[in-house]
Amino acid sequence: MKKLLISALCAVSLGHASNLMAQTSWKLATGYRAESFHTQNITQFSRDVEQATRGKLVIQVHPNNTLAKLNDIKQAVVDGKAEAGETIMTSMVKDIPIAGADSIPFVVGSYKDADRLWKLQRPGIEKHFAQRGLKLLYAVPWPPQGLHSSKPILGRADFKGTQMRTYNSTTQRIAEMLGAKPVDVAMVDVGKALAEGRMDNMITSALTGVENKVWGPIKYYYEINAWFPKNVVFVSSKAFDALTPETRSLVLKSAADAETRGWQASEALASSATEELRQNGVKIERIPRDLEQEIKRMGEKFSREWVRSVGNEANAIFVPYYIQ
Ligand code: PCA
Repeated sequence: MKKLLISALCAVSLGHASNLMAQTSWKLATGYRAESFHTQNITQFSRDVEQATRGKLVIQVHPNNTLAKLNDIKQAVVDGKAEAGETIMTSMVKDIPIAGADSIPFVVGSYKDADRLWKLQRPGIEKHFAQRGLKLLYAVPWPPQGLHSSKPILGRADFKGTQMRTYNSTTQRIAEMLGAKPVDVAMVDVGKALAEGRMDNMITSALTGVENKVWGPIKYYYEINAWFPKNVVFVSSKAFDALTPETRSLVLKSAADAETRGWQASEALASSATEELRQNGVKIERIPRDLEQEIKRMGEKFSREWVRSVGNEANAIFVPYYIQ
């Protein structure tokens, strides 16, 4: 009993001390739900930071587009509406074209490749971030992107005129190339759009299918392993530079841990989510070989267009990627 009392008192006084020392508080905006694995990883990161800095830095996570919409989060941090944020890298391609390197179809086929690509992409992202007053903290991929569909997909004609849900310029371009009609739907609205009959198919992870409980309207999932898009977490340089050097290095250490933890979680979820789709009645199938070849050729076309439009910075990533 005495022991219990002492530890309770310690907890109270520690809590009190950390409150007194809570000198800095950051708002972190994200466009994904609190339950999403990326957001859970951020929440763990924020707990780690609070613990490591003994309450000197507190990061409040604002999920679900509440502080800023997914596509506006980078600008919101640049403008000081939030000190930190998370978004999908492809949401930044208009401003930072190399942020789209991880959404080129059929370049990356495994987590190992995704990691190699990230190592080559990272210095350029850091440079562009620095020019805009941002500091990169870490990036974590979504599980590989597959094709979800309400109807079986046996050939190109099965896409014709269908409403294909898109979430960025890559998915939009692919929908166009396939002859489908692109429909932009935020990840958090997928369930609603399906229920309202606004979409017939989409290319995204099995996990996003699970998080939106797409079974029912979605009957087929094809593991085409098309790309591994990443979410990136960053902070304004102004907010970061205002920290003491010790706190800065504790933040970077927690960010590195979050990156490792996030990659492991993503890989584990890649297979468990496909299994969960199957258990809920979604048929997990392969697309016919001919169609696979055709989609891959489309991917090559997309990648040529991309390298041509981005230029040298794209070569700086892909030349070493292909010769390593
Ligand atoms: N889920 C997000 C992006 C990639 C993914 O797997 C989405 O569908 O919007």
